[in-house]
Amino acid sequence: MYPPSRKDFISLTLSDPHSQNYNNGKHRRQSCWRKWKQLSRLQRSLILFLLALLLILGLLSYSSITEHWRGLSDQEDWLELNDRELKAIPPDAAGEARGPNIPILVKPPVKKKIFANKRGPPSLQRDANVSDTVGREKQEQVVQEDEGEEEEKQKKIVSWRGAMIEADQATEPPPSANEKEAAVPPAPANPAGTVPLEVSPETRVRLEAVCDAFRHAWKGYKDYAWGHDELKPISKSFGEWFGLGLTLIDALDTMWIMGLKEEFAEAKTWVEKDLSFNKNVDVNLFETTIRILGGLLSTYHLTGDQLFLEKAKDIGSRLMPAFKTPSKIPFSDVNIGKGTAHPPRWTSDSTLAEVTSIQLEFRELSRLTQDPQYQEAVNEVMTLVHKLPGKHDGLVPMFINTNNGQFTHKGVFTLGARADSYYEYLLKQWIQGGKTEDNLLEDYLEAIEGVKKHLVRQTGPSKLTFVGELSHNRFNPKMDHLVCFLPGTLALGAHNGLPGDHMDLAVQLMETCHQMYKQMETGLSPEIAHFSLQASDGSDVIVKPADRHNLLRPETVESLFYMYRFTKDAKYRDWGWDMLQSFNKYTKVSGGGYTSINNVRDPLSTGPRDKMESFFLGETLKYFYLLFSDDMELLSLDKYVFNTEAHPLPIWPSPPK
Ligand code: DMJ
Repeated sequence: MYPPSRKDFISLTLSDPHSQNYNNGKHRRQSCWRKWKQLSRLQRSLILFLLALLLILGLLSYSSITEHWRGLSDQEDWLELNDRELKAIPPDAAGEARGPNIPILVKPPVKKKIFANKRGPPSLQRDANVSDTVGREKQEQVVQEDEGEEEEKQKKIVSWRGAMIEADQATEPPPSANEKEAAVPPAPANPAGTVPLEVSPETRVRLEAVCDAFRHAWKGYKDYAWGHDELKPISKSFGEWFGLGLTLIDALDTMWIMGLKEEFAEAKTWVEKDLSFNKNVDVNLFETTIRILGGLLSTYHLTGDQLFLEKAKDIGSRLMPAFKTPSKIPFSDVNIGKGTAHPPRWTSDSTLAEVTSIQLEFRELSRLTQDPQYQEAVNEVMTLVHKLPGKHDGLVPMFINTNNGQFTHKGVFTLGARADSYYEYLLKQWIQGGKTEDNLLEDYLEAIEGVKKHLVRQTGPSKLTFVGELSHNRFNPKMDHLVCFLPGTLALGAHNGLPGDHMDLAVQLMETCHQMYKQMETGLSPEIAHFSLQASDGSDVIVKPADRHNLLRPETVESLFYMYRFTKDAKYRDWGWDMLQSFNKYTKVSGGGYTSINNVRDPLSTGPRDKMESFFLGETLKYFYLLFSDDMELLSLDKYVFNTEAHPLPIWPSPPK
């Protein structure tokens, strides 16, 4: 006799008392038994052997499943602990819907090695005067020595579309693993002197030049715009946006970093005596968050002065009404006196970059205040956007509706205005939270692949790599100066263990951003550049008349700073030095201040715009200073993450062991 077929086998082993006719089932069971009796001993043994085998396999897979469950519940324990003790709940989205390409969340790696516990302002931590790169190598060596193979296995592996990435702690751990200690930094000593004595003559000249530029800008602000939002240096007056001393607050940490003690002290007195947020005024949620909340938080961290934390709490809580929308996507505008919020008059949409680039600041505010409401509100936005349909290979539309939470104006994709810092904050939140929030990493990696696929092209004449825009499947070779944040962000990702080709792209884009300055007659970049795709001897960069202005923006010097920190290639400093000369030559206003200009192509008629943006002091000059500084521990990129307005915030301590 042949062994029973699979069909017979099923009919032998299955019966269903809940089937339509129970009697039929009973009958079938009796006939099954008869059939079983009719089988030879060999056949019966074979069947019993197969059943036993199935049982053993079942038990084995049960134990591995329960182990997996145990792993997950361990992780949940950790989350709860983290939540309880740190009130910073980075991986709240852990375990959310995971498709086949979604990274696997494992427990954070346990590091036995205890690193030097450096506290106080970075400028005082001279004992570790190593570069970010050297620091990383050193750390890896130590980790290798101290951690066995077992620990190696615990390194996080994340995958995105087949690319396996070891997201290990490539960076130095944050200053302390003790959450409470980290939440309340000790008051540091006085800021460093303006220029450290031990620097090379070239560095000294460059740092002094940046400090001179700052003092000149500050002089104009102090003389003609003190306590107001912005200086109008040509008319020697001021402009008001929110009426909150925007330039002064944006510049606080820059002064501290440069060691400009007197200027810092007088600004602090103004914050103490004159700054009030109890005003019937509409402010933009994003701008107020990145410039004022970010500026106050970073100044608190650098100085340890409670005044700045109190002010940060005040403005942070006054911004919260923005999140009271049907969709939880915040409104663009808040009246910080009345506690009401609304979208712009002409639409119920918010700008995507604006609602997704306030997270670093609100999350940090929650950590410092132990009040979760801030980070819950901004994390909710990220969770919604993460799940939202309408992305194009990770690229996001520029608007999102505050009523229904859906993307609007779909089909237009840019790394420039209205979308730029969405991408920046995906990476930076992941770094801030200790590289544990895999949804952020996944979205970032997918977006960069989308950028490479849809937006990166090369010019015809000189093969310059640039990032264009996509409008309803039509490629537009247009790049905002704003996009020049991208080389720095890509380099930061690569430094934190992301793919090496991100760094390759960063190097190429950095060259292009440099060319956007170099090829202009004033040595200053236009606000928007178009690129030639035609193979010809002509120019790579084309500037339309309406795009010829320069607003003293920081993005290129920001990226130069990252590129220099990670590569130590002196050319990045030299490029920055040329840029600073051009700013001094064409935008410096006698009597004090710097001005935006209308035309970077005409050195004889630049057309001063009579406006000094607050980010010139908050960002542009700060990044120049950090680019030229030899002190790699001055705001180490392994300890701080810069918000999109160049305000450094600490990378959170590692989760509890
Ligand atoms: C700044 O306010 C921020 O850098 C923002 O992300 C973009 N715009 C300006 C600087 O250009």
